Amino acid sequence: MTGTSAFALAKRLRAGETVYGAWCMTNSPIVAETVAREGFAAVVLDAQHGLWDTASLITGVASLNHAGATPVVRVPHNDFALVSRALDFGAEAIIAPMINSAADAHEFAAAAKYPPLGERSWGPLRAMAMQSPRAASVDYMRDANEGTLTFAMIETTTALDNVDAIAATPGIDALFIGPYDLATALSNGMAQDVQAPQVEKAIDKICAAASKAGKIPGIYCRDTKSALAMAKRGFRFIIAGNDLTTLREATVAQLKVLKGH
Ligand code: 3PY
Ligand code: MG
Repeated sequence: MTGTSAFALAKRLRAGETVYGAWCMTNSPIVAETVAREGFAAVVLDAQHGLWDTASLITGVASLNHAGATPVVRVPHNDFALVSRALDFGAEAIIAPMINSAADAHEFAAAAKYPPLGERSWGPLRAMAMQSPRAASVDYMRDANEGTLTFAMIETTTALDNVDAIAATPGIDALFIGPYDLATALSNGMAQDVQAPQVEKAIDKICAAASKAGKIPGIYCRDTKSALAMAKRGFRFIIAGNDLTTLREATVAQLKVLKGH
């Protein structure tokens, strides 16, 4: 397969489908492309805790597009300039960490959406080449506002208090839970138990807030078992682990066989 169908992730999620995505921390377009070619519909390139820089993101986004997977970028905390840039590179969804208030959500949406929804600056020549090379500018702006997705991460106690206002912010398409930061915050740094009762309760609250506002609920999970369980609880954009963990676990299993213990 070559070339992503334009705005495929948004179309599927807006139609009510559940989509599983892969997550790459390694700054390698080839690793991301390899994962995509196995059949993930969307692959997240993590530029917050992952190792992606501008140059590798540009190539990584193009590699994913070529492999037929929707490119998604997680930007660093408060880096709203990279929101617009990553969309210009051809990303079709942005995950923004630590969105704690309606004001944060508004700033995120402003960077991601063209008027009238936001204030994204014009210049997506690379993105248009991948998504709609012959579109008129005004048509592309409208299509991109609908076809690119903003995922506001809910992963602090402040965000939890403000979740309804964040979900209601125009230009925010989805909420995305970071369960590890959430578990850290809810235990005041004492634990990272993503299955602790208060974390489970917060997860359901965030899922319900997204659904009530007509937004897409998304979540990061450490493995496939947890991802399938979250789908049953109503989440619709779900990650099941990351490239570094997968590589490490596969290597540990190999060595266990080779060394016989
Ligand atoms: C978290 O669990 O805090 C995340 O940000 C997932 O990557
Ligand atoms: Mg986090």
